[in-house]
Amino acid sequence: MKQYIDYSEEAKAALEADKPVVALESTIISHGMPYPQNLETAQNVENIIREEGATPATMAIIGGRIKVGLSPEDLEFMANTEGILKASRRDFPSAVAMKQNAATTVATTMICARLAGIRVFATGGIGGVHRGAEKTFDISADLQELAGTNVAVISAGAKSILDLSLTLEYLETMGVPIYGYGTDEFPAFFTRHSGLPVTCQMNTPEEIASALRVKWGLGLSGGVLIANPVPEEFSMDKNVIDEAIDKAVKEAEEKGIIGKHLTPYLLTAIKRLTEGKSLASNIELVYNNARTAAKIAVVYNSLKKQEG
Ligand code: PSU
Ligand code: MN
Repeated sequence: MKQYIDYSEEAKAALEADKPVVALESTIISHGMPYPQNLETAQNVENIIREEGATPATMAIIGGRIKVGLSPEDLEFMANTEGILKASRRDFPSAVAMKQNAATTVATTMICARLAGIRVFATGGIGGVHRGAEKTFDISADLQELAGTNVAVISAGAKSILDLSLTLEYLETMGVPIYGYGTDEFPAFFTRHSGLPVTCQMNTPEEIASALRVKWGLGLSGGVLIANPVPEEFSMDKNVIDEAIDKAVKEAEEKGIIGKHLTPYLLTAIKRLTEGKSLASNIELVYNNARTAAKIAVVYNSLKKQEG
């Protein structure tokens, strides 16, 4: 497996010294935000993780090489190149074999993290069960990856482009714990509230890190979803965002957009319909997730060393 992977110098040094590392995805860079905000956000996210005493490892596939950690040039490439694929689990082997350039989703970033021995991953929002999935069967591979791969994903919940209730049912069936960071409610990405409960509220990085140690220590394989609500001052007006999401979903339906193109289409439409307001909120919640993820990674790392 080592033959397929390239490490950034920074990630390699941290992993060899057994220091805390936080994985980051690249679909959010290549397909989730416009240039140049995507590049600036990706750079800031990495710096926030460094400030908190952890090392960032942004994942991608470039020329068929699995990248664990990106150089500044790689980051620029992922942010500002046309035609970069979006690779979820099913796309991963062909992207490597066919020497493609591909951004990693939550599912494939979890796979990269597992290959590199990284346990903590920060993102914006996860994929899930789409509205109308009872007809379309559109359920993100992110959920199945959470079911099986030992990585903790810190997100601001999920956007209500999804059916949040069905998404949580799926995760419950698959045995994926959802820890609300300072909340007992699953956050809805742009807003702090969905009315739906998390598995357990946890208020400190120590509580979360110790639950991760227990889960994996007991051999309960699979991921954990850490739901970190957008900070109050950056959350959006519920009516404004709900209206934009409803319109975006309707547009996508009318245009017949399906499959892997649906999520990126909806994200772009929401940005347009909120005149960029959603982007500002999106960027801030990603920073907030990076900070929390780095704190959890630091505590997890020290618990691991104490427990041996
Ligand atoms: N949801 C967001 N922002 C994102 C994504 C989802 O709010 O950037 C991206 C993530 O990379 C996620 C992927 O893993 O979309 C899910 O795509 P799909 O629904 O096709 O599995
Ligand atoms: Mn899908």
